[in-house]
Amino acid sequence: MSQTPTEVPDLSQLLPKRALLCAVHLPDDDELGFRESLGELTRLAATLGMRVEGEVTQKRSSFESSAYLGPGKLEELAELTKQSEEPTAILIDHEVSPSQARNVQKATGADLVLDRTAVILEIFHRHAKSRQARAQVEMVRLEYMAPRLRETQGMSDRVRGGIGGKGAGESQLELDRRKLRDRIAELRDELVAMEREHKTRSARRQGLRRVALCGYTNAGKSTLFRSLTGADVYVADKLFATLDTTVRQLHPEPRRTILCSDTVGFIRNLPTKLVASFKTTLDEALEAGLILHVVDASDPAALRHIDTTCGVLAEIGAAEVPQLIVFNKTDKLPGGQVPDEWTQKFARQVSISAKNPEDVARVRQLIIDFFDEGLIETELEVRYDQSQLRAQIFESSEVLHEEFGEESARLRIRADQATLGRLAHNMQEREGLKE
Ligand SMILES: Nc1nc2c(ncn2[C@@H]2O[C@H](COP(=O)(O)OP(=O)(O)OP(=O)(O)O)[C@@H](O)[C@H]2O)c(=O)[nH]1
Ligand SMILES: [Mg+2]
Repeated sequence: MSQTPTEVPDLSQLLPKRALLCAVHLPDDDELGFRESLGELTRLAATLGMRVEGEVTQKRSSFESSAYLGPGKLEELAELTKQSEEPTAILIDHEVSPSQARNVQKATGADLVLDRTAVILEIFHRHAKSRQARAQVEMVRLEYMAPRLRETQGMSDRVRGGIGGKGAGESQLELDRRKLRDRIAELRDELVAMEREHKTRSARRQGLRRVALCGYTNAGKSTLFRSLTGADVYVADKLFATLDTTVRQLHPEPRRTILCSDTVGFIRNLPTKLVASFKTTLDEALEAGLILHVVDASDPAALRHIDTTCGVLAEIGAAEVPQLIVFNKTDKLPGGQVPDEWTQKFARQVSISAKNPEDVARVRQLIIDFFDEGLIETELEVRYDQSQLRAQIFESSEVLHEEFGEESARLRIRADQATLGRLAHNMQEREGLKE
């Protein structure tokens, strides 16, 4: 793979271990939501190997001012920063402008200031494995970095021991910006090509019954995916452990193949550009007949997580795909019971522990039942030279009976309306070709 021509600083080399949080509490954020978001930022920091040693918060009507926090609060943050000799990063629980971040850095003397978006991007950058995920993340990172180039250069100069005093000159900066733009354009082309590949692959899977596992990060999607398919995907108590979509058959196989996919998790305030860039990966959800919406029921914020996930699914155009809400991790709940107020909200829901094989078997049955609902029985006449059609029928429907004639076979099949429609279409198309 081609190397990035532009020097985007590799934060893994620069990231201080000590972190302080700061957050403006806006009027329309309720107390609980505000605390949950800070708790999440702490977990995001831990995923990057940082430990949070303090926080400064402030109630404000907005954070559109030049320094994010007021002078008194900045002073407080500076005090906390200086309490240790250790290099310290300040993490801001909003996406802020480059100058706001710079002002916080100036006022506190912190070694690094990152906003929520930068933290999430850094995690995505570290966890991306496939060519596609890497390209998607790199593009968003570069776009995020472009207006901040001056600042980050200043920072890495300082970290390298202050070579060059004021940092690179304007022309160097211009040059770097141009290189960034070129690289972004190159990545965009690569992604378009990959999307084409993806389309071909998914066209081949048309007619197959597909279920996608979606949900908040750390809900247990990959754990459930492993148990449903026997695939060896990565499971970890980290945020955004999965960035790549993996597709496998249900295992053991039901009578008719069902494909299952594991997808990237969501989080509140996920940078919109990041969601957009993962759209191709998330097409799995879009093209699925059923979404298993996995929820960590042991998290008090579970209902909010459901809202966030539904919001992102709507953003990518998957709001209409039927969902089965899977309340997971019931083994961690007192009494193993999900509150009735939660379960009553959803027509199609189930409570499980992904670590309990009996529960997984129940989910498997629900998936099969879902696809078997509304199945129609019909007969088709398939000539012996129509081998492709024949293969498609066997892949997408349940063949109940087969009678062999002279030139063709008569198949009695059971399939859903959509599959029958597609089969009829293909039969006509082939007839048309013959004439
Ligand atoms: N106690 C308990 N832990 C679970 C259960 N399901 C998953 N976990 C744990 O929760 C953590 C996250 O699980 P994953 O399967 O990686 O979660 P994910 O939804 O794929 O997360 P991302 O890929 O980061 O979005 C891991 O430590 C799992 O072992 C469960 O039913 N009970
Ligand atoms: Mg996962």
